Amino acid sequence: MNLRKIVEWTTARAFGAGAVLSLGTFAAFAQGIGHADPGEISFQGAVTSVAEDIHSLHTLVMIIITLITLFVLGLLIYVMVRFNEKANPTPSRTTHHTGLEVAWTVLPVLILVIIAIPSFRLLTKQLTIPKADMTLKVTGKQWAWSYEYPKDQGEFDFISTMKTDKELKPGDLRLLSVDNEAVVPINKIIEVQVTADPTGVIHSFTVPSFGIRVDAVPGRLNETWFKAEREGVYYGQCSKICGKDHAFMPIVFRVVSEEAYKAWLIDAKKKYASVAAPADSFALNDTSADR
Ligand SMILES: [Cu+2]
Repeated sequence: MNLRKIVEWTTARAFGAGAVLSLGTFAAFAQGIGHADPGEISFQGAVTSVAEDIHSLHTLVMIIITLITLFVLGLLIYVMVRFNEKANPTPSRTTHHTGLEVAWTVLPVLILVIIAIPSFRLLTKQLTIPKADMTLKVTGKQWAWSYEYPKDQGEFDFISTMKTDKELKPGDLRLLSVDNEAVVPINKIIEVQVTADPTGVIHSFTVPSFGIRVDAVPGRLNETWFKAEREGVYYGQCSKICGKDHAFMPIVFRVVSEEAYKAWLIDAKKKYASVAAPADSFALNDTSADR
């Protein structure tokens, strides 16, 4: 445990996890980007504006919860001191106070409205897919993910499988690293179409640093999007308990510069050319003539 973690850990207990979780989304407690490290709390660092907005909303709600908790605690302490048997031997028989009752109904409504406004704004941002620079199709399988790059990117697909402990190389992450990573260019809007094998089960495609999470449902095409603003490797995991190897189907995105992406495309086209398309998955474009 390094100093930062010790400070983080102690502060978490001193001020209540809620307050620190909210502060934790800011730079002072910046978390590992792309994956979790042992001992960390709070979210993985954000590399998309959607993920940043998720963190901000979380911070707002945490601050509100903390204030309400402190307010109620204050009231309790006040009642215990001011109205205990010794301090207040003859209690008042008051049972109703119209002003107070209106206040404790209206105030919570206002608080919920304050939460609802940024919440709906964020939902709209997540669900409204901007004009995409490229589209990627992801299929949840038992138990791996397949990625299909469309015609304008060279038209190829591959299956991305978790590395076993024996296959891990230095720098790899156990239970997270895969044999074939999905590579995308930085600062481009990537539309992700997500589905699952028609004969398979429901998965959930999740990458915390991108702030995306969408169900992969057999026979249904869901959509999400991200625009990664920082190069790096970002990990995710299937987030819907889907069966036997649910815990062993990680998601890996490598975000690279435009030039590096172009170079990767040239290699990838060759590398994956011989790999047959996933037989039970429908293609992004009509590719029957080319195969
Ligand atoms: Cu799954």
